[in-house]
Amino acid sequence: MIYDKKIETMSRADMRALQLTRLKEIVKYAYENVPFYKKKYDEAGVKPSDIQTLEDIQKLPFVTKADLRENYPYGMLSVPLSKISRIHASSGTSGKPTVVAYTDEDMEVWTECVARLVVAGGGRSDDIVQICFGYGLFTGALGLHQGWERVGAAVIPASVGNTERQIMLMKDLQTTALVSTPSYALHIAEEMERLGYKPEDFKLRVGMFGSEASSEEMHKEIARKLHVLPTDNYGLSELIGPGVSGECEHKCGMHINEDHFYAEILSPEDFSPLGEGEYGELVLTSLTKKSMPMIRYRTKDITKIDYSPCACGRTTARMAKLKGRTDDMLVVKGVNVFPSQIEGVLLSFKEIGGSYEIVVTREDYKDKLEVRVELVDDSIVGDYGKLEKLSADIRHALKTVLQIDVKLSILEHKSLKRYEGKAKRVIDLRKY
Ligand code: DLL
Repeated sequence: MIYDKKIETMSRADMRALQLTRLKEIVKYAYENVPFYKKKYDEAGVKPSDIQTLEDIQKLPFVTKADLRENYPYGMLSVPLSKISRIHASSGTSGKPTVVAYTDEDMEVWTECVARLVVAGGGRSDDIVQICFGYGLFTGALGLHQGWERVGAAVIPASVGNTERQIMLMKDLQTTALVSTPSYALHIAEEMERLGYKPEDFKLRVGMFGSEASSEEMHKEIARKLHVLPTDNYGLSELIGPGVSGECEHKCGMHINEDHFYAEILSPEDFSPLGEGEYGELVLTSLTKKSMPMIRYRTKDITKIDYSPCACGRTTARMAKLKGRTDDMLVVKGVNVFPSQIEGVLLSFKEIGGSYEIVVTREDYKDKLEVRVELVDDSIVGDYGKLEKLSADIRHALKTVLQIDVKLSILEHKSLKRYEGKAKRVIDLRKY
């Protein structure tokens, strides 16, 4: 099923033409309505009329999270506050949050974008969907809620926390679709096991996950434990929230809602444009956002784009699962390490659960990488021989992928902290 056939199966030429028309409009609109853009473009010596092709976007300066912070809370708005119908915020790494706002029109676009991805991931009007994202300023819960509602599903705004209660609701209310972070989905699965349930005791069939990185192996684990078709979904508050891109049932990249978001992949070193299939930083432009246009927003997320048509019939470009962020990329002993690479290795071992921690320390000027993992259950805890062999195998697999030695700590089941929201996987204790 395709929610918006006209847009989602449009020819590449027509999509590019639509994007160019909208790009010209939004650049002019931002220049005329947001002093921030006028100042930035005047300083860079560019005018809206300089945008004649999609490639001309490269003439425009970037926007970063720091710009939003400096213009906190309403400095980036292009409309008076009376035209705003929703305000969200994403937690900043420090200090004030990043505030984002929506007009009625933006809310409509947001809802439609999420609805497309719901249908792409197998969601239907007869689904009963349990939204296990935190309701509040975070865009995840309400954003997905609106999209599922639009598709006609029955929405349970369960929010996060009290996992036993979540499981009770899931069973009693016959939930068919789960919406959460992938790590929380695995936590729910673990709790189900602990409580003595089997996947057959539930009616789950679809899992819409996102807001944090997850490997294909993690999705397989979720599929096996919960009996759902898991799809990955990407978005960020600055652009809209969830609804930027999401996987279809073929799971071969996240379809970008390209009529609303123009995606560029740039070299993290010199910001030159990279070709199709090359990994680099994703830079996004909101083509239609009326409240707070984001033109060339540096996401710091690393991915690549495939423009070939998908087996599902959609022609929209697909971005690969994120490889990480330019700022959570670890450099250990001079080697670039992405948490997603480590996760991929760990989850290929059936004895190891989905929770892990990556700890980086520095002793005598030497970096040390420790990976803490947990056993799926405690059946081999007393078996020294088996544990030794498992540890050697994992260390070898990590070394093959990362090219560096890793200290591995295998802990008993349930020793590591569980998260209801985004999981914190990396602890970098080095002092630079
Ligand atoms: O996390 C929006 C969202 C909610 C997307 C629910 C999907 C589902 P923020 O809180 O602003 O927005 O965080 C945005 O989270 O730049 C990525 O680094 C990361 N992120 C989001 N989705 C994914 C994903 C929401 N599927 C930041 N895989 C982004 C990996 C993701 N990282």
